[in-house]
Amino acid sequence: MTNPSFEFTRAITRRPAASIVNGLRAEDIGTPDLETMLKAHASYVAALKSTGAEVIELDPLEAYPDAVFVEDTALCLPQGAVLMRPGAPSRMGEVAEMAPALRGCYEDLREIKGHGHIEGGDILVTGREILVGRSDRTDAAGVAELAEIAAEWGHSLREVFTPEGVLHFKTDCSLMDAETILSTRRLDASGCFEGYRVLHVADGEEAAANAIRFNNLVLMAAGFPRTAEMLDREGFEVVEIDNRDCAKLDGGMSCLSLRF
Ligand code: CIR
Repeated sequence: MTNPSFEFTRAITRRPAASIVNGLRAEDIGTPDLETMLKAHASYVAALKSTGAEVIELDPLEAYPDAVFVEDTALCLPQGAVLMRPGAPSRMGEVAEMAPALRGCYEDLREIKGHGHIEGGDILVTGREILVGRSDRTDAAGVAELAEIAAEWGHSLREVFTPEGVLHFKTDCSLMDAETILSTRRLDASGCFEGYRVLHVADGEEAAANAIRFNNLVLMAAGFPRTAEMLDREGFEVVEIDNRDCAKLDGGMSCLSLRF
């Protein structure tokens, strides 16, 4: 049996544009370098493709510095896709730029069109349920609108909370398999993963929590050896990707693709 929460045939990515230097960041820890980011992005795409998946690679968008972080523009489910309504005003226009690609892949394409906001980075689909973390980017109205669409498609949705000071819910967690979630201790402490098997990233390696299980692989940011070893011991096939440039913009493995 396949599990659509981590077994995928397709992904959508978008190459970073030169305007990436103007991407949003909570704290300035340096400017990302386009050349090294393009190299890291290419190895990310190659890892996705190595699992046999088709990757739709969209062109850079100079007008939207954060457009490489495609995950925030939509939620992809087996029944259909939902265009998000980003809480970051500068990212709102990215959604219309993503719509044509999704229209080519889905018969049922919905959109969050009320006054609420929601970004894909706050949504974890586990197979049992959809967890949505309220954050500075995702509010109650956005969650409620998504919950209605999810219910129509037979999914239960649970509203949870992203820890203070953390950009997105999935900045701090990722799905490893049908039962297992990789999480920081601070997020797990909120109790939101009760009933799941939770693996904690090593202390001091919190930035390793934004990983993705994609078919047989776990893609994680390079430079977190204790978490990588732990995942390897647990039987996961780990591929490490240079995330140094994306990290300057609070981005990680999940943000760089839509997977379905
Ligand atoms: C932003 O602040 O929106 C971007 N610089 C980073 C977005 C990361 N996306 C994600 O975690 N899904």
